[in-house]
Amino acid sequence: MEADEAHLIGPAASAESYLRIDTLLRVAERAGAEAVHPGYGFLAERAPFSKAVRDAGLTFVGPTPETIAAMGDKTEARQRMQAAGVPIVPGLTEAVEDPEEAMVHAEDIGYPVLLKAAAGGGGKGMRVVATPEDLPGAFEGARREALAAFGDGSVYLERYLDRPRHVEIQVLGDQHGRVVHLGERECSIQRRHQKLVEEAPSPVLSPEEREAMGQAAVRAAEAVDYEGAGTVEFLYQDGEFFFLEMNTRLQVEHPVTELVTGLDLVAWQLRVASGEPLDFAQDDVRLEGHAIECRITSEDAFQGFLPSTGTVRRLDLPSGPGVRWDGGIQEGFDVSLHYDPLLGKLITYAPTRAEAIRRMGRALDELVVVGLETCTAFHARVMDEPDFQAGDLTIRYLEEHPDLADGDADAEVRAAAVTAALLEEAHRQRHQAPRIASGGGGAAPGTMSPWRRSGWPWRAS
Ligand code: MV4
Repeated sequence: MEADEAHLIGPAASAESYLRIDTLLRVAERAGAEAVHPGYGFLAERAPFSKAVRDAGLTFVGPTPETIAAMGDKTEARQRMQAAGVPIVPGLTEAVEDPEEAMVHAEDIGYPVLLKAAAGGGGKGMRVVATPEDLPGAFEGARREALAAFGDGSVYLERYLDRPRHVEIQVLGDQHGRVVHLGERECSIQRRHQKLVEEAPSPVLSPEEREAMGQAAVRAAEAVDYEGAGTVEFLYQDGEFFFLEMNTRLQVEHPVTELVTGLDLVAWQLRVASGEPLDFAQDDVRLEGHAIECRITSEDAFQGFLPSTGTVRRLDLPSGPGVRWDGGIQEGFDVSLHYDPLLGKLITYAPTRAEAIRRMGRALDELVVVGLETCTAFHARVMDEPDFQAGDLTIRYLEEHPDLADGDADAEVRAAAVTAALLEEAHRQRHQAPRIASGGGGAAPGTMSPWRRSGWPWRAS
């Protein structure tokens, strides 16, 4: 909403618009753009896009295509990290060709092992293998899923960490060889690889661990000549940390780092992209206070995170000291199934973690979105939950606190059925009858969850 200009890039379906490199470059040309900022979805981590922008004579606000490609291949990334002295999860740095070879390596690594797709992250193609008997079947399954998801069935294996925390380090590199780290973010609270709550600093790291993880992240970034803002992801378990992967883009959760460092990361992305050197060194970076982010999505967390669509009829945003809303919706906005369900991020900042949690609880209570379901009330439950308040977190937090999402098996099945129906309805509307003009009386048919909780529409109970 802050843009000076808006340019049509095509139909709502992202495959026909946001993912069309030729269209995007044509619009950039027509708009007289000097640079392209890829954001954090769609083509942000696609080397061909970064290359196409550079070949068109424009500045890509992010790393070079070579850097993106190096970190996109998970086995190559592991090789480079190992060479750079960055701890990796014990396991292979090459793909395995067949189940027999995998069996031999699994014996060396020790069960349980994890099979992973070499060509991509995000959990696709992952298989936990507890015994040798399970390996052949899991290997074929992982290979098939990796091929379907990434067009490349290469898989490798490493030791499986059963209760890790997900801690990531923000790095910033300029075009003159300087890389600094800006502290860590704890991202353990997630559902199906979608982060829900992030915070900085992590409640678990000691100053020594922060220093060691930060230096490892800087070595990782230097190993791929990193330019711009990037994130080095680690798994942390039993006082050890291991490189997981590197995100060659700005992340949704960057505001928590901005708040504890006092730095404007997007401004630094643009300054670095224009060739400006960093005007501070590692010793100048100071972490102060605590920041927490809750991702507010158009999902009914109490119905298996059922996607919800509709028109934002009312939007009351919280405010006050240490409260920041980083969002993309306004009243009258139509929320559809075309895009990611993220409506905005609510971030709170305070001198201590306990105060930041209290502030978040109050801000969540002040946030009102009328017209569709959101996961706001779920986040309020997390802020009140004792293990969260104690900082006792792992990536299994949600499965170990099922009461927070009130989810049950039936709800998951219902959620899948309704999602299919909504997608079908969206497809029909797009390809047949003209769009029903939004606004006016109640929500358009098919946009209200039939399992809506009582108490709607004034606020989700
Ligand atoms: C792991 C792991 C446990 N052990 N690797 C998930 C997708 C990709 N980012 C890597 N992931 C994991 N790799 C080993 N050796 C557990 C996960 C994992 C995970 C990691 C971070 C955040 C959320 C996660 C959710 C499920 C599994």
